[in-house]
Amino acid sequence: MRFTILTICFMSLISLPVVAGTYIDSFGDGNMDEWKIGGIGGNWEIIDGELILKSTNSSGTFGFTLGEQTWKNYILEVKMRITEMQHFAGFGLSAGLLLRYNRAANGAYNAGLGLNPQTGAKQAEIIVGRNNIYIHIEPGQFDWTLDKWYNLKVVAQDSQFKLYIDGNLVVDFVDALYATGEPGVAVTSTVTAHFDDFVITEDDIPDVVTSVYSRSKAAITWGQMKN
Ligand SMILES: [Ca+2]
Repeated sequence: MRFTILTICFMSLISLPVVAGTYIDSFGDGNMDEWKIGGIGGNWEIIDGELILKSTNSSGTFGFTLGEQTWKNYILEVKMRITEMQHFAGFGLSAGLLLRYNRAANGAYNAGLGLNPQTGAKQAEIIVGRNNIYIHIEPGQFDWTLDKWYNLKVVAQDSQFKLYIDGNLVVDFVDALYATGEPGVAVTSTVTAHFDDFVITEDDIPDVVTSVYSRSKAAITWGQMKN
């Protein structure tokens, strides 16, 4: 009988339309076991449930990603405060969310807060990067403050990317360089930032993701969120 029930459950699962899944990490467990570390030159630690990322390379991006290279459309949210960011003329400085990280191209979109490469003025931005060099920076007007928490949210839908800070749209950007890739969090070029309450809502997760995540406790989260 048990077999029959499981079979029915499985059949009903695969006949369902795609269900949006949500994954939440508030860094309360003190580890990054569900994540993949990436980039060059950096340190991380979790203190009091906050993930702290510190880039130690003046021309590098450092951070974590999760999920799959095939992920395309998703919504990311995180709380973030920058504790260190120093202007270097010509460098694209950023702290925030990572979108569509493409391993083969070694590139991604960085959506968050940074400094204008030329003037050093504070801004919101989406950076198109590859091999630790920025190709394009789409700026948005936002005068952020060191040590202050902000809520960052980015919506990636096909080739459109919308960045919201504390609920206000600050960058609306269209670009087709990276069609798919992993989401994450990252800092660049000697920047230090604290992160908390990372949330991803993903609307094109195939059923296989459930089995991928079954290796970790994240599977429990996925399963609970979907039910
Ligand atoms: Ca936390």
